[in-house]
Amino acid sequence: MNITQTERPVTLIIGSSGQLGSEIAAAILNEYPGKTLVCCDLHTDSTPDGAEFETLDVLDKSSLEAIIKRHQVREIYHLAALLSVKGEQNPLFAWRLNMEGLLNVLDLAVRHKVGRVFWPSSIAAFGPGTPRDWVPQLPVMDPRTVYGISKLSGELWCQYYFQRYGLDVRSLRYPGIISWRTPPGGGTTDYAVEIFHEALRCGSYTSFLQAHTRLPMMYIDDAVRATLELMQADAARISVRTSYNVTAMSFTPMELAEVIKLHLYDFRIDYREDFRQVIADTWPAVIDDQVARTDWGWNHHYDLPALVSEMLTNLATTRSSS
Ligand code: AKB
Repeated sequence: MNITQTERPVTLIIGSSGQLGSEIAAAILNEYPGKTLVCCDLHTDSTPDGAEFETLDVLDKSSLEAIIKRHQVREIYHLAALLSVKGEQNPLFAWRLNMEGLLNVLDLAVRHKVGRVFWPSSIAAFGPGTPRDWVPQLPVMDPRTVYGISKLSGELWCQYYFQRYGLDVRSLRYPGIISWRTPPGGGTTDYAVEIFHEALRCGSYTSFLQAHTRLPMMYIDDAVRATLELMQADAARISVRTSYNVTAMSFTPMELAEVIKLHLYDFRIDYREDFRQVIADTWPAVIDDQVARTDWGWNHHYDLPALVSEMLTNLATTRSSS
């Protein structure tokens, strides 16, 4: 059967060159071959085979509108944002990109009847007033970074668009995401990716977080699967329209190093904290994601030993073939 483009559900990924966008694009093409995928970013090094690429700055609302109209987009993953560290380096621009970008997407999604929108929140939406351990779905939230403030505000905007306009917008509060294909883009949890690259490159790593700083984390495959499962879930099962707590594990730099040493016996870690420690100290250590597990069946597959083994194996293979 010859399916024309207009008969297919068209998915748009904004921020498709980033750590999450590139992996979600690949997963959508792999798992839903019938979907037409349009990838957007400021630039691209590689667009997956089978997807179209459009250059887009999400702050340029008329260009975004033209893309939505031209492709008859029915689903959007809006992943373009400045993360916690880059956000602190340029707070006003971070606020503008993170908030205006989201509002452009929400407004155009309503105007052009886009069926479903995904937008990521983060553990950065929590703050020092949030319980450090077993953070419930609806705790005190008093973020101290501009990134965190934009995430908390964005969550409320998503809920507002759902309640006021019926827009089916869905969201996850991602923990630190650990991936090997694409680097993360300027966050506080980036140490947990850098450590693997340095372990294989030179056998040692200097952590910018203290040895005992415990943060929630997730392997990229779980993060992508959580995102696609949330987007596939029956709308009746989505009870949270701000953003869902999701997690897979929590560890400290020292605990991560201990597991790496089981593979690389001579690996050494030392600690020289910098300004990123102050950010990490405002974030929780352990998240309770029971609501996501009950509502739409979230379940992580990777724990700390599995994560370390995947990261080292995949990065070692990539290094030896390059
Ligand atoms: C960051 O560290 O800024 C991000 C996040 C936890 O959202 N990885």
